[in-house]
Amino acid sequence: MTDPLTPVLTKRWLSPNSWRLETYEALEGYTAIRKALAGTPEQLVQLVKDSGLRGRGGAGFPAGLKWSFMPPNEDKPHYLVVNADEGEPGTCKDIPLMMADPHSLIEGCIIASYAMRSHHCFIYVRGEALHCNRRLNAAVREAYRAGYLGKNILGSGFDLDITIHAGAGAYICGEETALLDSLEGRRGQPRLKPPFPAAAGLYAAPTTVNNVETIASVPFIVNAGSDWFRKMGREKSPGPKIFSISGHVELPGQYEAPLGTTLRELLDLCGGMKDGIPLKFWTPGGSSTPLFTAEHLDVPLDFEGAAEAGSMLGTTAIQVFNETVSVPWAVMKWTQFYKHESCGKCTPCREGTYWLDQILERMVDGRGTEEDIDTLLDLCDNIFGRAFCALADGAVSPVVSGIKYFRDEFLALCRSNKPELVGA
Ligand code: L3W
Repeated sequence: MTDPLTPVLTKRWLSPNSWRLETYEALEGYTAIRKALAGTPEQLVQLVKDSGLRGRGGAGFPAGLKWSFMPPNEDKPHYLVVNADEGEPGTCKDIPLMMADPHSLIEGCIIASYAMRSHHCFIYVRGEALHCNRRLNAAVREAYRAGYLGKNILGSGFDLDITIHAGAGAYICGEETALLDSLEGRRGQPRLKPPFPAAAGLYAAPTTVNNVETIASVPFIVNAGSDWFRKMGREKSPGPKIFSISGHVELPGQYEAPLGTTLRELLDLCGGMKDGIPLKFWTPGGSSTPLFTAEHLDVPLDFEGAAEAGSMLGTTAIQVFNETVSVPWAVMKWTQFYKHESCGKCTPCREGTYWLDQILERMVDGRGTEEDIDTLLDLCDNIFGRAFCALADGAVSPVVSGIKYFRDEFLALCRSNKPELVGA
């Protein structure tokens, strides 16, 4: 449940003109960079390590450890790249954060860049989010005018430029190496890892790619300390988190709560199930994470809790579906998304998502057979872990978990020979 320490990341969101520099400064904004620039980069990396902050983009990789992979010398330029290409279905936390409080991200970028000896930071924003792009550009201009960006920031001797770059609407560019290819002006397709970006990233130089929410958490940690951050959440997953809650709830939106909060508690915050119709299934972290059901209402939503219950925390995009929704239909819609967004670089993903979609469309159209269910699982088995990046693993998650929990519904659909009319 929300803790007296939260809200943190969202605490300025309801202030009038929360996105303006003057509001940010009046509410403790740009106080953390003064502290950060007075210390050493090594101290900052240690602070972030001590806080236990984990990546908020889906994988939960420890942020301080990732920063520590950047080489200590500056033989080549170092880059910080912020992944603001929020595109995971149901995920709606980074764009609201950048709209409501863009300066918290910019201040985080300055601190993180200083810690990693980077003098150029790129924020790669989802292309469709034009409004967000404009707001970030305006905030960056305000920060330059106030001396928080550019040469010799606040007399510290540290220089930093920030470039906002708009993507062109491809989900794959949320994958960090595809994002780097796209930023370099190429078609966005994932690169083989290793080398990880810290060794060879943007322009083959040392690069750290972090999610928006991860970087925006940093000024709060610098100001209040790692022990304060660890008072929220759970031992291995500390801190606050923005949960995007959509679907059949009374008040969909962004809800900040400590990691480890359960869906039952989050439902209390968002007014419960819409019209009181019972919950059937939900995603804990976007459609790339295996589905949960009403049995999972008390699973602690942190990296370990979600994994122990058979899913992933992912982006904490909670999509809630009530009893009126057909699981095969929802799974087909997600599969169509992955098929459309597959970059085509590797065969398991390019061909596999196409096959999955063909079978699911046939089923939903009332032309499926019982054998199709096992064919779907066999296909998923041949896709999972065999593709170039995580997109394909994500694509099979709703199919496998949908059949695991709702096999009878798939069977009934195949036996009835009637089309599923949801959304028709
Ligand atoms: C150096 C090593 N660095 C790992 C770094 C790596 C990356 C981070 C996490 O996928 C998940 C995916 C989606 N030396 C390293 C190392 N790193 N080992 O750590 O890496 P990884 O490979 O675990 O994950 P990933 O490829 O970043 C992210 C899931 O998130 N997801 C999707 C989210 C979509 C968005 C969006 O729309 N923008 O965030 C949702 O669940 O399926 O499993 O930086 O370099 N030895």
